[in-house]
Amino acid sequence: MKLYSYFRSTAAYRVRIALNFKGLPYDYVPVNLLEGEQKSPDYLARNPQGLVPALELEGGELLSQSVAILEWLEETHPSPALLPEDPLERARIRSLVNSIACDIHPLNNVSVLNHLREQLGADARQVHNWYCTWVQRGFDAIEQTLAENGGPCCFGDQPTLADVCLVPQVFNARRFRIPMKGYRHIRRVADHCGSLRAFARAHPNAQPDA
Ligand SMILES: N[C@@H](CCC(=O)N[C@@H](CS)C(=O)NCC(=O)O)C(=O)O
Repeated sequence: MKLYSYFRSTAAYRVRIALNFKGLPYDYVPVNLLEGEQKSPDYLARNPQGLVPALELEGGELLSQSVAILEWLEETHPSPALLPEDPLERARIRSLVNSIACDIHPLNNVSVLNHLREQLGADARQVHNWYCTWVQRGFDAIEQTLAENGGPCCFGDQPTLADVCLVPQVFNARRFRIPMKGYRHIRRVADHCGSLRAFARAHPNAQPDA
């Protein structure tokens, strides 16, 4: 398989973690978002959404959208599992996944922040406040969920898709200097999971385009 990725993309980071966790080898194809390679005719011909990640399967089929890719990986390579058997637990995990992938990440994407600057005239402080607002709203709720669960990972002892999404989002929050002091449980889980081999190998600094 080939993974179209950018080292600092949190959505691509999710997929790198899952591929590593499941022991699936892949070729890393860097797409330089700062140079706009995601909007090049070549890349758009592959992935009309113009975003990373995209996963090219061995037969040439291309999958886009990180959560769809994570679900595909889980369905086709169920062991080691990133979702438990119990439907209720699965729903709780997917709820946390969606709170990151649908409610936090899209509001802070590069193209959204550029739109605020370029079309709406926001200055650096306003853009930073925007970023903090949506991360903090999401993290406040996640913090409460993790406090109730109490394990080393988001839900118990083993990493799940929730951890796969949380660790990259925490990396991004730290990069943008979001105050993390009030998020004791999020820090605990992100630091524990981040130190696991599959997660550490997926870290942005460990990528060839870093
Ligand atoms: N919902 C998509 C989001 C993908 C996404 O926003 N990727 C960002 C990097 S994290 C990107 O490619 N941005 C380039 C751009 O906005 O032009 C997913 O989960 O795959």
